Amino acid sequence: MAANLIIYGSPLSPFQRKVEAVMGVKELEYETKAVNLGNLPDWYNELNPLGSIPTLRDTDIAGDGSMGTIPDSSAMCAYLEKKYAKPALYPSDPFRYGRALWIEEFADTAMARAGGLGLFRPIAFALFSGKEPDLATARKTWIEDLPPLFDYLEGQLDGGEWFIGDRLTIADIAVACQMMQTDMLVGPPDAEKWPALVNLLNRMKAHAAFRANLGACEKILGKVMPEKYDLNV
Ligand SMILES: N[C@@H](CCC(=O)N[C@@H](CS)C(=O)NCC(=O)O)C(=O)O
Repeated sequence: MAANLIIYGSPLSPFQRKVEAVMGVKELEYETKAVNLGNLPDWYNELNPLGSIPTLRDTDIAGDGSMGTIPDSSAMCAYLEKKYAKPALYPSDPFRYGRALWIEEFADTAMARAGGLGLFRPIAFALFSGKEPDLATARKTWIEDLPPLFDYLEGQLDGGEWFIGDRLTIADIAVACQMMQTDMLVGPPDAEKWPALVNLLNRMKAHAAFRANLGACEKILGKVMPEKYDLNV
């Protein structure tokens, strides 16, 4: 039977990764359909007026057109939690719930800007279009822009395993997705400076819920990038 959940986008999007991971934890069947950001088809603009990826379709609601679709990864994950409640990825305590949403937002904005626009794009997008990667921009991001964000997150983990309480939540998934975006190209941050954060990244990389997405990314990047870049030198 075909999966009722379809994600339009690319596995290389950290936002798609977040949605895939939520589906993975909840053990949901889903399909992915590629959408080229550089040349968005008209039908896609109808589904997502922001012109961003990913967008979710639930064919239980509608199989075509914009009905049955939800743009924005945070909206998608919240929808999946409501429809498929277990295992829960959002805390039930109101304050913890608010904190989890805040950490997700921090990952989706500050980390995505730095890691995505400042590092992933200058390297990967250049490679995809057959150009030399802009390592100067990527190195500046790695050395100057990302460390304060890592410091903040390390402080939030406070030596623990999870951002909120004692179990996996959307906060851990969102942060890990953004960290994977840079890890795929330049490896992890310094584990001596950010031990809890790197520990979280490693545990999430080994988690079955990320396997499909990370495997797809590895395949795509392997074609243009024989090995990771060392930005620490
Ligand atoms: N808040 C959105 C952000 C999505 C987003 O920014 N996606 C990137 C790709 S990873 C994008 O589509 N950017 C538009 C562009 O580059 O033109 C979400 O969570 O889905």
